[in-house]
Amino acid sequence: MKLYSANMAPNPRRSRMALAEKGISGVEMIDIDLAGGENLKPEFRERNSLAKVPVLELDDGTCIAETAAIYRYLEEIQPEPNLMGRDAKEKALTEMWDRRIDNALLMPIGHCFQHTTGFFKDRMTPVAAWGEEAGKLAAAFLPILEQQLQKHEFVAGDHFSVADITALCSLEFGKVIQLRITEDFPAIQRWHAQMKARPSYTA
Ligand SMILES: N[C@@H](CCC(=O)N[C@@H](CS)C(=O)NCC(=O)O)C(=O)O
Repeated sequence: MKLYSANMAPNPRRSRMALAEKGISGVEMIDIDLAGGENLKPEFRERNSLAKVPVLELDDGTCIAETAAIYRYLEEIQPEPNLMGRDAKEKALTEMWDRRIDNALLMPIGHCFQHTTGFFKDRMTPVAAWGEEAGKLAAAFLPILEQQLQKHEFVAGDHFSVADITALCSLEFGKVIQLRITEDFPAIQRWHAQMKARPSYTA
């Protein structure tokens, strides 16, 4: 397998962490230069028509884009350690939190970054006012996550899951918009320290 990735970007990191948590080795890492627009070239669009990383390319040439789909594929080919829940309730709660974090934290952080800095102005029209609003939406999610982590050890409940990976990659990417895990969020700080201690943290 090959993973088309990009070092500083949060979504490819989600896939790299999932591979590390599963202990799946031997995946060839291909670094794509997003700032230079390598993902916009026809060769890359053949692998992902939406021109985004990550893309997991299987040995038969099948290309899987969308991090949630990559999580699903890895869970199916290697069920242990489990990252997506063991029964109907755990599976549903894991997906619920993963989607919430993707939509209500990671996406607004990305929009704030792109629209306030103009980082991708060669391929989109930045709207600063929307960027500022998106930054507020991302910040508004932190008290919700704090509440959840006050009640549970991990994001989706009492087991480590892909929702923890998504939350970690989102929050750490949040530095680009000055989103910080301050002392107002002690449960997130406790959880963050736990995440940093996992071997997958540096993936
Ligand atoms: N929904 C996709 C989002 C992928 C995405 O937005 N990737 C970003 C990097 S984190 C990207 O490739 N950006 C390049 C661009 O927009 O040109 C997923 O879950 O993987």
